[in-house]
Amino acid sequence: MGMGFDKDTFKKSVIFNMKNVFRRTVDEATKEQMYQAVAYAVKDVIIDEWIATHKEYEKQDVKTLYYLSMEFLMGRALGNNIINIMAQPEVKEVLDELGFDLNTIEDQEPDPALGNGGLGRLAACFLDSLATLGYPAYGCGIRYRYGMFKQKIENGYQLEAPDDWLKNGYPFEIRRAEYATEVKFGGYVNTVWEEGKERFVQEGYQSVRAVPYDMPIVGYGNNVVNTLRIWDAEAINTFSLDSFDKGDYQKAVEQQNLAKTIVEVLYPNDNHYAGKELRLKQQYFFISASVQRAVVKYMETHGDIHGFYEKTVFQLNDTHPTVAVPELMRILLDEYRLGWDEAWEITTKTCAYTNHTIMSEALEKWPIELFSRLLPRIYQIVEEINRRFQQKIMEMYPGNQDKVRSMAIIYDGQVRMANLAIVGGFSVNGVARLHTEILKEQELKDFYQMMPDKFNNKTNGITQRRFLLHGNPLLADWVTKKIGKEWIVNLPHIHRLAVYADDPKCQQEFMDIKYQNKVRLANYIKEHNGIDIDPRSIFDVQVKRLHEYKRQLMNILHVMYLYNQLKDNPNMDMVPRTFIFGAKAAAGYKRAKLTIKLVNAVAEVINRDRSIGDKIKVVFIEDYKVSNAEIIFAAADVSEQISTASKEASGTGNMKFMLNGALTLGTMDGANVEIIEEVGAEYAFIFGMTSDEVIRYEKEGGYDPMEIFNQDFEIRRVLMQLINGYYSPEDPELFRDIYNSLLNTASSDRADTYFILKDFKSYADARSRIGQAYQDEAWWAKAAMLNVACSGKFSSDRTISEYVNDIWHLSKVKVELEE
Ligand code: HBZ
Repeated sequence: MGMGFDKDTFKKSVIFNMKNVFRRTVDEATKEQMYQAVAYAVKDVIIDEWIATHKEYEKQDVKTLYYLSMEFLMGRALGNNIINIMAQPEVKEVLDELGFDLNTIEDQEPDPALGNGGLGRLAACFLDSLATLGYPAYGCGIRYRYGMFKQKIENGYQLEAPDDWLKNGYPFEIRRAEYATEVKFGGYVNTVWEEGKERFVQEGYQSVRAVPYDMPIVGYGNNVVNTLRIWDAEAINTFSLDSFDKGDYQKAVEQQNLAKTIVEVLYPNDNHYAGKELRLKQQYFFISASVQRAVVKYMETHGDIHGFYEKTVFQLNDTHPTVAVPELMRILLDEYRLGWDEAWEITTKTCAYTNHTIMSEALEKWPIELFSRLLPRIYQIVEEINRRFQQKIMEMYPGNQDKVRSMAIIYDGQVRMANLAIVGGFSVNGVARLHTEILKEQELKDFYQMMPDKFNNKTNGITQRRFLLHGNPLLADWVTKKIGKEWIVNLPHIHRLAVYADDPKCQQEFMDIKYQNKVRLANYIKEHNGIDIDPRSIFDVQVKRLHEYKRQLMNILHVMYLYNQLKDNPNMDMVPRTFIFGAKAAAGYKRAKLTIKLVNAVAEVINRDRSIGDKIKVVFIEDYKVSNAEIIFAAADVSEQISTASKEASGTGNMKFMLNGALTLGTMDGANVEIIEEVGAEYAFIFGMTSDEVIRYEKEGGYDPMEIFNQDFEIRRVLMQLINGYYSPEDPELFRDIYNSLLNTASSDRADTYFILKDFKSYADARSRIGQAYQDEAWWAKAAMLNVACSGKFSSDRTISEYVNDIWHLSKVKVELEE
């Protein structure tokens, strides 16, 4: 129990909040009201720690990290906060006494889903680890009115519904109007002379008021509470709407619209750049507000801006926050009147950049026209950064235009954000060893040669507090019973489980827990999808965003292939399998959406075929999100990590499965490589081309999927079923585009860009090895347990420690509570 927590006080607080917020007594309350009342009571406990933490930060004049990110995929806060203040048993008791069940109450909270997938969830795990390790940090982002859309499946198709997460108010946030600040867009730059020096002023602009909302980020059992600060936009009305002056009226309306639209919705694309003007507005909006605030805060306690970088570090989560570089320059040059060189030194010592993808379609490149129109002063500064950098390139590589072409920040009518992020900071990191190597040797080779010292790797991690302690209480309790609770804050400790891997009794206990978790998921699926699945079957799971490079298509094609084999030979000896999918497709990503339809069409046919004796079931879980992810990971036997090698920068789902005792079926891609290194290749199922092979084919060609099609009858049969109405009798042409993507060379790209047919046989072979292996129960239990035991490296606590040691150089802070 946390020092500040008292059960009776808490109970009173719940009752008080129920009365104060809803004018109700506890026995009149709905579950939703109870959730709110409990959340407010928990916030009451947190508040004192939050205040104490910030007092301590001020007292010690700490260096602070600002983790700048367009996305924070937090998931529900209530359960996690209760765990982190170490009050779970007491809160459970209080709720029991009041006639409510804690799980049911937790289920009332909407998932705050201010992120798409891996990148946003990584940011959330990092905040958890930073607080738990006691490092001073802010997450800075956007308070989207609507987060990631809610997915509905109708007739097998994905429908998107708005995620109105703020509908009933969000109990954990606090509006901090006192920190509101103005952000300016458009207009033009005027030069005025001041003390013999030029001063640049933006005029004729539109602006919005950025208002921060703070959410507490509670460290585990250490009284540390950091802050996630997300910015809302409000209208600034210097002009009144009833003005008689037409120009003023127009401007007032426009500013009102700008404020309303800017934070309206999260862009639902992952790993894809769309180039929308509103997106750049969102970027500059939250960055300008965050950077301004960081500078003001620094200056409140320091007389001189020159030491800014000693107390501040900005980590850019991908290129989306890269305008932080020119924005900090602008403030230093225009507001603090520093010279270019001093401003540049401070800026480049403050900023650091994390790369999350090598996929070219994800690279942010803004047309000069748009960029300079929206951010005229920022554009001037970027031009000057570019001019000086190109000069440097020419000094180092005289006459080498190739170097300019690859590294220039402004080129071919576009502003290249990755290049700006690399040049404007002191660190560039990839998110898994293989990914960083590919950056250094391929994508960013010229930068690496020019500035090798900037490059470093930080293999991703996940928080075991959410993904084991909260998500899988049965396994968490069992682990604690076996080896104590140290693993909660020191995951490598979990390796002590390894000694039990051969013990039949432990194997039994472990598999019993897995079974119960499979029952829990089966119940969830029954309730939400109306499908019956057998918890004794192998739960083979692929949950992640839908993207061609992740190859959900290869998975479902193989299900079709297996089903054909089973139809040919109904007595085939086969362990029953349940293939579970969960994935959101970006709303405009046609082929991804068609893949969802294909999965559902295949499910429809197979699930109602009595003749195969329930040996295969296919389930598409609607609305995959953090809260149901916790249930899914806990129940998985097989973790599908089947991206085309070189394409998945790291993956983090792979780690969550491992931590919960699923065996990886994967390519040698991203962090899979390191997972397999930790657990040993004999306890995973590896298949497919290596990244070197993929990259060689991409460069040199020589892969023709039609050859495979012609040679292999079974593959041909599966592909023909895409266009003969086997799974879509009402519209045999329905899946033609998918068929074409595998075989026909479209005008622009190769056929089968992601080497699905190339890797297919090897995938099928790995899957049949899984079937064999599962029949040896003792071996499987051992392998699953060893996966848990060897997951120590993949805690985000380790990742954060590496960032701190190599990049951020923060000091740990201890917070004592006054009683
Ligand atoms: O970041 C993911 C990578 O695909 C994954 O391999 C890695 O583990 C994870 C964390 O490092 N990338 C994303 O999730 N990217 C996005 O969500 C994204 C969102 C908007 C964009 C571009 C990318 O404009």
